[in-house]
Amino acid sequence: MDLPVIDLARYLEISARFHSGSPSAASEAFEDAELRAMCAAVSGCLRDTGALLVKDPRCSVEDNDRFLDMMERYFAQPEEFKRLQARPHLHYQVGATPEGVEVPRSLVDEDMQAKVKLMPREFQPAIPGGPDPKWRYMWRIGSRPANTRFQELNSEPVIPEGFPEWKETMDLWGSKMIAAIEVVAEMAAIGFGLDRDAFTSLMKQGPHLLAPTGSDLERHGSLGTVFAGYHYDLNFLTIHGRSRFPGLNIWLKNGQKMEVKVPIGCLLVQSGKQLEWLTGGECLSGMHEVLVTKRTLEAISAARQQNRSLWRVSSTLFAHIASDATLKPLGHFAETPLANKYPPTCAGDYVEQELAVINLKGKK
Ligand SMILES: O=C(O)CCC(=O)C(=O)O
Ligand SMILES: [Fe+2]
Repeated sequence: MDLPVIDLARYLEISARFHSGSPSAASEAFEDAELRAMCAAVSGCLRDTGALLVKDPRCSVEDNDRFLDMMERYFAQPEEFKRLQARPHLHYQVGATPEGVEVPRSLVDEDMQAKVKLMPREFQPAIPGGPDPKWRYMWRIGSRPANTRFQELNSEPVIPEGFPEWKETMDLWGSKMIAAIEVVAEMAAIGFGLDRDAFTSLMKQGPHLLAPTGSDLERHGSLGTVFAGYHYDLNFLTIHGRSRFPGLNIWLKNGQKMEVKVPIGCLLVQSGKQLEWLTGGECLSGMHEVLVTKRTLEAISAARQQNRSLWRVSSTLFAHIASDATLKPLGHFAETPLANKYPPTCAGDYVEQELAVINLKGKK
């Protein structure tokens, strides 16, 4: 089974009509049957698979390549250089996270381990033996609130020396990915029977992070090596552009494991824990892992032959709900039997708890 690809172009066209058209055209725009069906496909796919492939005409392969080229060059720098960009006291929420720091949730969460044991063997994730051997870089995208209880999640950016193109490249790719996520969030809200801006209004000034991972396939390139152990993402929605090396497995709501193939020019969206909260568990956060698979090995030998970088860079962006906003089941999701599993919680407090579990923040 392959994931369907949703082309966002049609939705963009209709919402442009909404913003510039006459009042009557505007009110009709979002009643369009084709648009409603597309939105239902978005929410249905997120609910059933925890993932979604989209195409956004604004996110070009060239922009993505420029970003990947720069990040490959960065991750190939010596470790001492990259450590200059690490900010452990800021919970690594800006700058570099060295390999061996981030702990996959499945390593420390006993409930998750118990659930994994109950899975049929062929669907069980690889069991990580320790922290992830991947580097990461965190770059904030978009503005932050002037007044917030969560200053440390909203701190100053870090720019490595010798990369004059850094800010522009990161901001361009990051803002395009956020724009794509906002469309997905609107479509999902319509599909779930909520107000169109139910999610996007909560995303305003959220601590969104462009957060590419970097894994050294020269050192960690053997079959089965786990870069990112089995986990869910703690944010609202995650979007990934292209990686030049495959290796992502996702788990569908029915428990099946699936290797994801992202066609060139497409973006992969995954549902995070904050979306699960806002839908009262209707849309569970998508479990996933990244490891060296047979297809990764094929990509490694092709890269070797063509003398290309052996750093596996992901084009990952974590879109968040604003830190000071409240996570709670929205609209009709507040009436469902599972809603009381998702009590009203401040998004920033929730993020801090999760970061402590995965070793990015000292425990309180
Ligand atoms: O490296 C990747 O492709 C994605 C890793 C991941 O799942 C994450 O960063 O949360
Ligand atoms: Fe993830």
